[in-house]
Amino acid sequence: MQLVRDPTVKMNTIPFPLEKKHTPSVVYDTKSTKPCFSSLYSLVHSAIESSRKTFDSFRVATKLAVVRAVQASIEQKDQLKGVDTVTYLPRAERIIAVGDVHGDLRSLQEALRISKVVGAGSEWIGGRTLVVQLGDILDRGDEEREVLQYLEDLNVKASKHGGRVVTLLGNHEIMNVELDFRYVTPAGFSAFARKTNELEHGYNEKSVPKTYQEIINQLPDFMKARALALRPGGPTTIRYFSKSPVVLVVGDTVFVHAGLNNEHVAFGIDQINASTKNWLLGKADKPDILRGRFSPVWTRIYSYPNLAVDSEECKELCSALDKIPAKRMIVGHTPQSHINSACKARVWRIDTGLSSAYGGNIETLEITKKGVKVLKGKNKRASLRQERHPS
Ligand SMILES: [Mn+2]
Repeated sequence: MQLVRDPTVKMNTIPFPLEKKHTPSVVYDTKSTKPCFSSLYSLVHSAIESSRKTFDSFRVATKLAVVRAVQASIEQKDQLKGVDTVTYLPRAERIIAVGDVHGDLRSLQEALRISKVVGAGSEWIGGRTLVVQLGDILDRGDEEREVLQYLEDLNVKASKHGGRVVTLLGNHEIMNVELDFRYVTPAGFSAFARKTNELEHGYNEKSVPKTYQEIINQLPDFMKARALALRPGGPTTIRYFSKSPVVLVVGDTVFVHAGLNNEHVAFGIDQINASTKNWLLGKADKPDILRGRFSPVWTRIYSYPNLAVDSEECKELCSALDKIPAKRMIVGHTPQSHINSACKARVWRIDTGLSSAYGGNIETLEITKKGVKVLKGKNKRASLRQERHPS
């Protein structure tokens, strides 16, 4: 049933038969000649009257609660209107999870080749495989735009075979939409030259809202084109990021760039994705849930080395997973020398710093009904560089 809410009707003004007057069917006559009977009648009558009142108020309260619940669900639907971000997918035959890419197309392609989802000519050979890239495509490397376009094209190829490519949002995507360009390479700025923006995205400077125009005008010239493309509601943000979730649940596995705690789960996975999308589209402020070092795109609590099974972190993880409910969480964000698990394999840390910015090993994670398997490339890369910047 389609519920249509009349915006002029406020919750408190919905008419209820609250004051409906009750007329007793028998009028008690105080001058009755049968005082004993009369007083008994009075007692019974008042008892009936009082229970009727109790019933009436119960009925009204129930009605009110139902109406309020319907109202809340309509309001929530209003908020979520137009949100096509994927949050839940049914269990997939085969999932390949790929960690942080940081503008390195070749390493990404190698990761996909060792996972047998793309062939030598970048053709899709993955059949019905679902590829989940865990975010942080932007920053540190020069080929950000190439990676974004490659993954978009790959998804089109995959969909012809029943496969799919989903990219998540990492803290570096969030930072760039906030116009925090601390980790952008010089080529990363020139790749967004005004002409490229116009050619690739039909972007029109006149359509930029005044508030952003003012902020962008204050930036150095070499940053402006990137800022116009990546601001909330900017063409690159809309095209590549606005459909990306922060959290993706596939069957019994949760994918998130950094990690989900109980507070995030209580806030609601749908709500995290929806509020983030509204911000990316330029329709709302950045949601508070994305702020701070324990946010789903920033936390490192599940990525500490040697996490003990009875540690507070593992307890938090298991409790959050049980509430979703899900069996395991897959996270990137904090570089590891090899993909590894903790908390009795309920969290898998898959960011091996595979980009040239880190020079880590190229590894991916395969999830099938048989279980979880680490896939490794033939060439072992140089040992992971010391991390000096946020991942
Ligand atoms: Mn990160």
